[in-house]
Amino acid sequence: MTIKCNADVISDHKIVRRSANFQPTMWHNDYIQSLTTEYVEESHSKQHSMLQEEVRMILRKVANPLHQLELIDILQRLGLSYRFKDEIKRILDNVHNNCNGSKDTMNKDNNLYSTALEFRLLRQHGYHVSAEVFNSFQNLFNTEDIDGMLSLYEASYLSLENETILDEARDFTLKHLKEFVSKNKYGDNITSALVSHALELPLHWILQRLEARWFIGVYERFHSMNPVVLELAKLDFNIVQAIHQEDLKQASSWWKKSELGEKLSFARDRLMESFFWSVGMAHEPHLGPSRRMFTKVVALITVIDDIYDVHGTLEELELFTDVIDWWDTKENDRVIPDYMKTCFFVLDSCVEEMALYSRKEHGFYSIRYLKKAWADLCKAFLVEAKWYHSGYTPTLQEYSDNAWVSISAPAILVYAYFLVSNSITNEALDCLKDNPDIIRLSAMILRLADDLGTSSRELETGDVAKSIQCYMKETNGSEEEAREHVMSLIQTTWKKMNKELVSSSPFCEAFKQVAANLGRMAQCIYQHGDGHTVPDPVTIDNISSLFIHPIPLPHRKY
Ligand code: 0FV
Ligand code: MN
Ligand code: MN
Ligand code: MN
Ligand code: MN
Repeated sequence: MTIKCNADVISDHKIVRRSANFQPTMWHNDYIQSLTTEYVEESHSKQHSMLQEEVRMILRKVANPLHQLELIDILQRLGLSYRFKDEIKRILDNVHNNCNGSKDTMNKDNNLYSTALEFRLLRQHGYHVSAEVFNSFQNLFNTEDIDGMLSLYEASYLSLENETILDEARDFTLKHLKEFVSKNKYGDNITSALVSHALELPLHWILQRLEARWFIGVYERFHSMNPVVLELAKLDFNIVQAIHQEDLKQASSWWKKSELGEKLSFARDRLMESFFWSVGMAHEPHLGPSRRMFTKVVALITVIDDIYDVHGTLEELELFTDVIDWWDTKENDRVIPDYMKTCFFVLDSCVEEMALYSRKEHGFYSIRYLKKAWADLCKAFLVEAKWYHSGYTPTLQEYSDNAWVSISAPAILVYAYFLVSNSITNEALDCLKDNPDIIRLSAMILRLADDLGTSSRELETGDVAKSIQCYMKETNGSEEEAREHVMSLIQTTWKKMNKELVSSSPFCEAFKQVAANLGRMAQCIYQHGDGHTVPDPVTIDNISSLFIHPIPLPHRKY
């Protein structure tokens, strides 16, 4: 590598650096290591197995098709469905066969609620169902039927492009559900709680663990509540939380040892928030290695992003980008400043660790793919740094063509591929090289949601124009219009994502779910601002309830 640069020229004393004044972390390693939970104990797992078998029996016994679907929906919302994958598949196979055959075994009475529930569950599980099932309702929607409205509203988020009936259904139900909530503002009934919750975020966009935490509290008040199902849900939540706590401790020890928090004090120290991202992407108990690795990757990206956006000079950034492109662990000693060396050293071991993991798990040494992903990311970071330093505002298109890479989803999802795939195939690897649609769409949702949540902070510190500013400049419009536009782009991107989720591809279901979850996680953490950077009360509350406080359960002798 022949980079000509005198290291003295970029020594610190001649450079005026910017600062973003990021707040220190509120979750220190000492505190994280002090967390404990009784739900690691064997007595709890024994009780869990017993309850699980009881619920399996319940699931097998339900015969009425509508009740079957309702039970599946409840199990999903309680966060339990992954325990009953086979039973659920058997039921849905049946429902799907019947609805193909005689059209409406269940919907004889033309019931909107059950039609929409069936449509949503089938499409969510990848069955081919047509939105034409809603044709017979058009012009007949009964706005007094709140259960039907709510069910249709949730179903509308699974729409594909060109399913106009579902676009209309969403606008229509949104309007009427909002009216319903404003009329029932002071009532304390379950239906208003469910409707308000749905209006905040539809089920298709929500993080499973947060939904479980919330829904357990509501299900408790259902008339039809089954105490066995409820107890299993609480116990399962706490047992999985104990597993997450252990992953968190391991990741936090790594972060502490890396010393990035102390040595790169200009950057965001966001280990806990990074762990939150990892759980949003992969919450199931057996995905511990994914969670620990995602946490490292997100925490590192956060730091490197700050190097490019805030701390580094353009000259340093060009050098760093070259070092990453060549992955030159020896030569870099001469050319980049110490803070960059520290970072590169940690990055290098994180890449090596992942490559060794994929060799152990799949007999495939993935290092080329990983290094390429980091190089692509840094090149995209550099494009933005150059735009910023030259005061250039790109068009929205030009911005987007780079920004889906600079938001780091392609890098994260390359890791995800080697972490969650059952097996590595040449077909998928070929596809991975060109960043398939599932990755691009996930990246776009992440980018747009990030821009909505973070660009106020970014404007304050000084940063490249983000989608909102690009669109404002292009249209001469207001910020409000730009935000509306970005939100509508998210909706359209989700429709394309929905198509990818039901189409066959070389990627396994687990990988597709991580890609979709990444979009969901973004919509969650940026819903009330920049939860990744500036701790807001909702994010703090979410983190506490997911990782710190178990759900209270009555003490009993097992
Ligand atoms: C977002 O920060 C952020 F923290 C990033 C890109 C790293 C972590 C990973 C995920 C988002 C999964 P910021 O808003 O500063 O990023 P941009 O790209 O807008 O500078
Ligand atoms: Mn909320
Ligand atoms: Mn940034
Ligand atoms: Mn950036
Ligand atoms: Mn941002």
